[in-house]
Amino acid sequence: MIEGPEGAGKSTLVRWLAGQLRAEGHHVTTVREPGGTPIAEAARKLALKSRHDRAFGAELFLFLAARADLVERVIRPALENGQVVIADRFGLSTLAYQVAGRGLPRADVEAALRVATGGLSPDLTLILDVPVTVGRERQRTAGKVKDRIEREDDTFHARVREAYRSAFGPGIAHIDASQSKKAVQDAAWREVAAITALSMRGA
Ligand code: Z5A
Repeated sequence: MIEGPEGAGKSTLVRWLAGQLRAEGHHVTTVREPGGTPIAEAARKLALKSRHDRAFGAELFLFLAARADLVERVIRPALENGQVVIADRFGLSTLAYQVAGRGLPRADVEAALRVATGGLSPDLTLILDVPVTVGRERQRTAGKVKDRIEREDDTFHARVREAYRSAFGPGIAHIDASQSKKAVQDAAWREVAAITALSMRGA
């Protein structure tokens, strides 16, 4: 999984990693959260584009509804087919945005997350770290229209960044994404190569 704050370079890295792995003969499925199935795309629209105000709990369950459908209809079948799955965001996004950002209770969100994923967890999570201002400037330069969450203020995004920076555990690696794309790709490839030696399924 590729994680990190807005504008960190996740989508760019997912495309590059998929190309590299395919060139090595792997079958690769890429997904972007929230989205990837009709239900998940509908939930994405509601979560990110709808003008209607919503409770933070409602926002949480829109992201989780999207994830549950994506896991069952796309990710699990791909893994069962022996494919490598690379996701642009997954469960850590929910902990960073809905727990650290919105202030929802962590234990409750973790329990709901387990329902959404059926307990599926990534072999490798690469967290791309950039200062909030750098990520925002990259999005601005790329001409991205801000979604509901991107319109939150800098203190919200600082909490999100800190949540990512303090995430540790098996299979989690941090990459300084304020470096050049090439340096980020090299760092990511070192992590992927290390895990490939064990098992590429579910990365
Ligand atoms: N969200 C949530 O709250 N809870 C959840 O559970 C989930 C999501 C799953 C999804 O937004 C929103 O949903 C997100 C969190 C929330 N909102 N926020 N914030 P999204 O999918 O539309 O977008 P994003 O992931 O936030 O942002 P992004 O702009 O797509 O960022 P990115 O994928 O990390 O960056 P990028 O598109 O690869 O690169 C952005 C630009 O920077 C582009 O022009 C690149 O060429 C450039 N770039 C990339 N790498 C570099 C380097 N290394 N140097 C210089 N320039 C670079």
